[in-house]
Amino acid sequence: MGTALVYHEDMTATRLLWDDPECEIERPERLTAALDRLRQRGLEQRCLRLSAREASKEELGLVHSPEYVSLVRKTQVLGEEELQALSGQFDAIYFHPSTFHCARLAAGAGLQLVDAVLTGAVQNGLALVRPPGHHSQRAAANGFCVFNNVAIAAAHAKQKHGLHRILIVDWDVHHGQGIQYLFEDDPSVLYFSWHRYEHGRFWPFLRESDADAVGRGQGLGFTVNLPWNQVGMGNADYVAAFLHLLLPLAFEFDPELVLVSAGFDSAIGDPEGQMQATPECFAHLTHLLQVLAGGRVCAMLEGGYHLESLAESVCMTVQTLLGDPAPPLSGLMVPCQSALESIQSARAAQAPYWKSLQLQDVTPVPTSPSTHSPEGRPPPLLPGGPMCKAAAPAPAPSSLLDQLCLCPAPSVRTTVALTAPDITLVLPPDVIQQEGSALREETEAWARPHESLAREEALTALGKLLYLLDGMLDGQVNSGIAATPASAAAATLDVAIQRGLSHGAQRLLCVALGQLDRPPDLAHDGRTLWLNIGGKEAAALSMFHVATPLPVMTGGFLSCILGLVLPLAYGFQPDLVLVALGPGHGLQGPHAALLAAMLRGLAGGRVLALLEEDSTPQLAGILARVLRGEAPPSLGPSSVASPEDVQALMYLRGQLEPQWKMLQCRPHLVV
Ligand code: X5A
Ligand code: ZN
Repeated sequence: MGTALVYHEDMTATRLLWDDPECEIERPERLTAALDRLRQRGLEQRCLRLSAREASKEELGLVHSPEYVSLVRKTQVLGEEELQALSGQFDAIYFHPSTFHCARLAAGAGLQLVDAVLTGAVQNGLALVRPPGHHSQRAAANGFCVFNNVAIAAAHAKQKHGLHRILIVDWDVHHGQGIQYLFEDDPSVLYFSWHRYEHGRFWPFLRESDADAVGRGQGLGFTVNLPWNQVGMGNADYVAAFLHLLLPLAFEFDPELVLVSAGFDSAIGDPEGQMQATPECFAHLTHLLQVLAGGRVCAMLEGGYHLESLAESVCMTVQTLLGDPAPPLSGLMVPCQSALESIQSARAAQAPYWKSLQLQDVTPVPTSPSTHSPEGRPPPLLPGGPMCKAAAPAPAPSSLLDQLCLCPAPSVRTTVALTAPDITLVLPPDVIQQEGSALREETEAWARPHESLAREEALTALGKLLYLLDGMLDGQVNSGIAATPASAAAATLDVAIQRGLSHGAQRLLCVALGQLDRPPDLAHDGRTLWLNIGGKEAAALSMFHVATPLPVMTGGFLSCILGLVLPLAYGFQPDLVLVALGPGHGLQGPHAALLAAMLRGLAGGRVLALLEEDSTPQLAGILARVLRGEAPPSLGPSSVASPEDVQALMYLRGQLEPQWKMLQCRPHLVV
């Protein structure tokens, strides 16, 4: 449906006119560096370009006092000395004669973006703006921010579009205290911010940036602060914060619109943030937000002061908004102890207000100190923990993963190898319906060990599946859907796994729904992570062989995905994902779509879905659309997880946390 990019060159005009080491980092090149890189990558050209307009006095008045707006208006005619004197009345602020114009364009850009998304002209978008907005308050400029662009956009979405639930995700490295103050008693705006805090020793040094500031009055629980008490937070810490804190609340909140205070000073290299997250991480954060609100995501630039890191991170964000698969994350996926402490304290502070956090044990787990390296980072994950039957060597770095990092996404995003005659009716035009099939002799050879694949129809389906899988492994196709005959579902899946492993996949994640057992002769070498959802009981037979019952309620399904499937998947870092809807999977279209959409964040989007032959064309259609990058439909208000679902999850977490650190949402107590 398209991605908007809202910009106006005039926003490069405002700049610092005197010496001020604190403010000099907020400079015009921030915008030009980001835009130039978007052009170089061909991303700008794929967006709907919108020229920013100025916000009106009334629109600014949605969050600012008339006196403050006229004060800023008057800066247009001040001389340099007067500008400097006025700037000194605020914290970390400079005014320039063009500030009023730029700041009105920045706020107007956000309004245009929200209008474009909420009228259905586009699915999502980014406003590239300066000055930034999230520190600005009703009657005060602060932290380089003059008008609160995101807050104005939220107020406008409520007032002009009648929205009732807006999620604001502030991934800038500073606390957007301005947004917090403006909505702290408003339950229609859920504000999430993570920020460098260092126990209050980092700017803006506010007590109310801590995790126990949760909103007031009607808005209790609608302010979510995640203070980072150490620098150096990286990809694993950010993804863990999303999976274990933001997303459970966001699904429960069920927003109609997601606004992102998209500051990139939380990325590696930034002098303000001192964090470690790589630009690819922002592709993942964006991707994880796109499963909310039917994909209506409006991102607006806030901070970001390392030009290279900023430009790359902006590209990652736009590329993901455009629907391209996220590049795999680099580095060990192990959140640090300090991050877990922060996540845990935010979960504890929010638990009274959110059902999705209740029922779950929120106290720290005691363990022996030996699991910790001196600096608090756990040792690297190695296959072969106490539950692993055969000790296994660590898998070699994947050549497929390397390829995925270097190559652009294949031109064919999604291919469907299904024979149902009415399938074409439900497929978007750019999803290819595959005609080809693997060679007959080859197909027969792969089928030979399996009795259930002897029948003609089973062989035909297998031939098409093998052909599709080769296309994916060769990089011609990104994702696909293939059929499994009901009687041969397990055998077909087994062949797909073997074929994937022997044709270049180093780490294969298999998510099997319904009654599908792990193929008996699958090697325990750590190259396959088998996860069955639909087992009789929760069981971790090894760290690579996990089964859990199919959750019965939407709430249980969500906590299974966020609390189990995705942490395992992000920890495993597969280069191929198979998701099989087997006999008795019982998934509704929207649930299956959500699972497939979220798994697309792994393996560079290289996901092969296996459906039973007699699945409805509607199910195939919805899966084809999410695999090509469309947003899954929103699930609506979620029911709570059943006590059985919560117990299964808690049990598996307890078993698997020592090996799969991404499952942790609380620090270990060193006893
Ligand atoms: C938008 C933003 C930071 C202000 C830092 C002042 N502001 N030391 O990143
Ligand atoms: Zn910032």
